[in-house]
Amino acid sequence: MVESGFLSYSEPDFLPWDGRIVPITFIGGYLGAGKTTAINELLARTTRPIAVIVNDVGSVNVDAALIKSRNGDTIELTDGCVCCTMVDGFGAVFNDIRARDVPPDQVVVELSGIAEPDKVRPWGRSAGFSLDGVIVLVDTDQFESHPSNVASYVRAQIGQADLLVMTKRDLCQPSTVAAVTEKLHEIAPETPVVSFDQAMAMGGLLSTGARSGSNAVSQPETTLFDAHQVTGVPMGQLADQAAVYQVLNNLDSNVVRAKGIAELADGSKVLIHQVGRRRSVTPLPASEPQAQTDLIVITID
Ligand SMILES: Nc1nc2c(ncn2[C@@H]2O[C@H](COP(=O)(O)OP(=O)(O)O)[C@@H](O)[C@H]2O)c(=O)[nH]1
Ligand SMILES: [Mg+2]
Ligand SMILES: [Zn+2]
Repeated sequence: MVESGFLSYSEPDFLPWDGRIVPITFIGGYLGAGKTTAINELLARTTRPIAVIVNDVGSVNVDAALIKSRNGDTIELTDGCVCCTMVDGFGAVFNDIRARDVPPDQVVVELSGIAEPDKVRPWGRSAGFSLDGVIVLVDTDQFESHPSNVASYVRAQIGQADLLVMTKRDLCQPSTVAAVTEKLHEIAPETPVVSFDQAMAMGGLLSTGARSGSNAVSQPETTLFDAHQVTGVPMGQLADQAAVYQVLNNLDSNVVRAKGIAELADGSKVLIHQVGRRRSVTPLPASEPQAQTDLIVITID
């Protein structure tokens, strides 16, 4: 049974797939921690049919457009967070997967950057599924510069992980890596910490599954969602990369994350990522046609 807090969703009476159980892995971590990157790495290394559920608080699911699935499929849940504002939508996805004749080998859920892992943990006991684990990615590069309100959310996510993965070590001095590692051990003394120079290296880890610890479910009173505003900023057609940076320069200083796909005057497309103060604008290969999106901007009060 999935417990309270799940209002109109009800569990089916019978197990699907003659009792076969599908492991489900949740990938959490703050905005920009490297979740999509890590999931793509997993998908690139396997031909197993993996269903990926991508939850994005913005109205345009930039992440789902970026997930490159080969044999599985990608299910988008946009415009809300599955741990708080989109519980029913999440339940509907579980029902849809259960209705399939053939189950996927594994389900991987990219949580929204502001989701609280313990709030989605009960779904790991939904009929036909078992909880593989909750992996929380920690942005080593941004960890020490989060504003204090963001830092408290990040600490909550870290405290609720079965396994912690430090990403973006390649951007950091060894002293920073050491300091962040120590902090993680302080916040979550029992939780294993894995770190890779590149989040890309974690694909192998996901396929072996995290070891899920306790099944304790807590229902924190505040939700991470509350303090974050998501807006879509139309970008129109931009002259060149400099114009893209100009758009980013004009954003408010309380932006914690921005992402989107812009079209330039020459018809090429660029992928925009801003994580904290760090920005990247990278050309998208012409071989991967993707529509332009608004710039999804997430700010915190
Ligand atoms: N240098 C570096 N960049 C990374 C790493 N992991 C992710 N990124 C970059 O960080 C940005 C956000 O990554 P993304 O996977 O979209 O984060 P998400 O919001 O957690 O899904 C992108 O520009 C990625 O290319 C890493 O290990 N090293
Ligand atoms: Mg993502
Ligand atoms: Zn939520």
